[in-house]
Amino acid sequence: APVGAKGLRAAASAVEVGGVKIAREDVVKEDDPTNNVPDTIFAKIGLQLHRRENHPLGILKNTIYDYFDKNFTGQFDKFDDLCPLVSVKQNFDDVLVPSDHVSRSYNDTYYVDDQTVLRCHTSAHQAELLRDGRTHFLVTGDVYRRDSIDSTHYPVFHQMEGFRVFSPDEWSGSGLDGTAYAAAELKKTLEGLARHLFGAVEMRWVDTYFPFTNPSFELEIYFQDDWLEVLGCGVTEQEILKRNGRRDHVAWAFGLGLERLAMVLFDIPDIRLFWSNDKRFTSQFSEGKLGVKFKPFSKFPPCYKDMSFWINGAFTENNLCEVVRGIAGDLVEEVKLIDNFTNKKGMTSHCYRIAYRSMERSLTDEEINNLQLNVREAVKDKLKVELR
Ligand code: FA5
Ligand code: MG
Repeated sequence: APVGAKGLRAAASAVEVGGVKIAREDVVKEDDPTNNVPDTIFAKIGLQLHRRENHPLGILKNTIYDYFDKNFTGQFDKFDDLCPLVSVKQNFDDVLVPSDHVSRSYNDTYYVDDQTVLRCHTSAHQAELLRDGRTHFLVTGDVYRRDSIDSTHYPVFHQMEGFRVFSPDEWSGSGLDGTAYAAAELKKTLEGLARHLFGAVEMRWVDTYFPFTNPSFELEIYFQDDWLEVLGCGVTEQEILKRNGRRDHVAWAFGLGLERLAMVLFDIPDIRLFWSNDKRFTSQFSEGKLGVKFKPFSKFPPCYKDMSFWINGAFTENNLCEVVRGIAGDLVEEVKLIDNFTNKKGMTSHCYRIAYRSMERSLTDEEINNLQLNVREAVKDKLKVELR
């Protein structure tokens, strides 16, 4: 793909996903206040890394499919080509996300207009698949979130949703109630999956909250000297089953982050690498070979630049990260708040440290200085903050 002066891929004017044609002007509307999708995000729609057989995400998806095929003899229906443009209803209401939940905000989610979003999770497809009569399904897809910038977060990533419905006769003889039965089945299934993927690995369950499950859990895996959250899951809220034709049933659901798992399995140190077209990256992976350790081509040095400014009431870190990515694209590795104080007049200053590093080559001082100058200009113009 052509790479412009700013390191960004030139966006095509239209793409097709699952038979749906998506035109740039229908997704990126700079002058529409109900739209917050930048070109850098549009450029990722339709790439579908999870459908590339020789890509770490495609290899991982197929290995998870193998596990379910082997243990559930073809009962799970698989979807990996559902359109990422969904309604606010599908993404939030259908999975009981409260109307005042932060994930609905323009700061966290990409809105195409006030009724349409780029899905922020594959859970957006649960309700429609249930209504279609499905009881066992896996949905893999690209998901989109405004977020901070570091080596394990990227505004476009991939999830796989798993969903399984049980009818009363399945748990009635177990001595457990439906919820306890589904929770036990869920943990058994996911621990089995973790063993299928990793063999022996250190993992732990953490209690958490999701609007659509109760109880809810996260699974964490020990990676690079820390616990990394790789999936969320739980027992589906009765209300969702009731509304979609499965009253008196129970279900479990999970949503796993494919990049997070693949980083551990293939030793991929930075989430940006998944998007690399560099042969030195892409040639290291092949179909069916899970867990071949990635050999870095060489580690290029990072370069750090600090910038300080007086924030205003509308300032958010996600907005800052979007502006920085808009200029520096994948050359930005991390944006980190390193200092924060309020003066006597009540003005608050933030100092951010930006780490620039290419995964593919050394950056020149001149290039980085130019990037930083452009970043400063853009931050001042777009965020209306006062640079110090
Ligand atoms: C969800 O998205 C829930 N829909 C998951 C779920 C499904 C729970 C069904 C219960 C039932 P969460 O926001 O925690 O949950 O994201 C799930 C996983 O996606 C995380 O565990 C993590 O592995 C991955 N993830 C989240 N944010 C990012 C990001 N910015 N970059 C890469 N991976 C991410
Ligand atoms: Mg989470």
